Amino acid sequence: MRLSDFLKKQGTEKNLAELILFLGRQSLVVKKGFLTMPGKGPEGERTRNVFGEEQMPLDKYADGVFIDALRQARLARYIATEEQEQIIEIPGAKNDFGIVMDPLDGSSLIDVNLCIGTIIGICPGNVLDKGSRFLAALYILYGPLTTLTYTTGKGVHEFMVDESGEFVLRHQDLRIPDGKIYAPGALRKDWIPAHARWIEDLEKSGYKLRFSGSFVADVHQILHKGGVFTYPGIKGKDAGKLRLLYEANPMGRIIAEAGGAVSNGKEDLLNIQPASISQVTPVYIGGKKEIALIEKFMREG
Ligand code: AFP
Repeated sequence: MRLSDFLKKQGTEKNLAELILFLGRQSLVVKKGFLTMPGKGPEGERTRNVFGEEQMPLDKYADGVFIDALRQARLARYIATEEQEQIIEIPGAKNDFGIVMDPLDGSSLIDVNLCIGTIIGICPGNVLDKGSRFLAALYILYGPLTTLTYTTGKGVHEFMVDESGEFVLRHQDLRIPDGKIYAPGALRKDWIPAHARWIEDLEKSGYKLRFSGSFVADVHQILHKGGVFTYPGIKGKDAGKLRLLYEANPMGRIIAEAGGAVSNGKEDLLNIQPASISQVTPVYIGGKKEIALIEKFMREG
């Protein structure tokens, strides 16, 4: 079944369905850039985003593709992306939607041709909103297949691009299974004691390490195979690294909808009111039991 038919069958609100389909189509334009864009920009032309990270030519290209298309189509009022310093307001927008987006997550893997993706959350209006209030969350994974996984609060569903360039249903009503994968970001020497004890516990229970450097790809694997991803707060950087708006909340919303959970180690991330668009957070995302365990260890100190 095609994504457009599926959205209709699910009774998705018309403007929201149109926006999801539109974003899916733009991801195919982004994908075309993979053929021509270099991994790194030429020396002297390299730039950094607000988080101090080097922007790859494809980061900027993907950001431009989504923003330019949204400006033209006027399907949302606000856009905030990992590559922009300010919220963009679209004059004459047809809807009040606010979009939060990491246009290309895992971009340090572009030059070695590993899996990367686009992460998107759709808010009812203002982009400074809690993840629990998102109308929809989706990600596109550029892997051997190009897939689009989304939720509008009626289950989590995965589509893939077929030979004709259409998104067609691949998995309906995904539920995160029990599984023993753990994907731990940051350096072991910087872990705080509660986090270190939690990792030790997972390792003793036979969890197998898999960490690629692409949050979207690692969480996608956990959605299918179970387990947990973390990029924790660390010594000297207790706020963590991952972006609340652009990475943690949209992926968290999808995992929670699939029966999992997302936390900063102390509380559900989806209930946190963001203070700024560039807020970062410690992230624990995956199965409910792994998240409950880190929250227990954090409470014990
Ligand atoms: P970007 O490629 O969008 O900057 O994101 C990379 C990332 O935020 C996330 O996708 C990875 O899990 C994490 O950083 C990897 O960080 P390290 O390089 O510190 O392992």
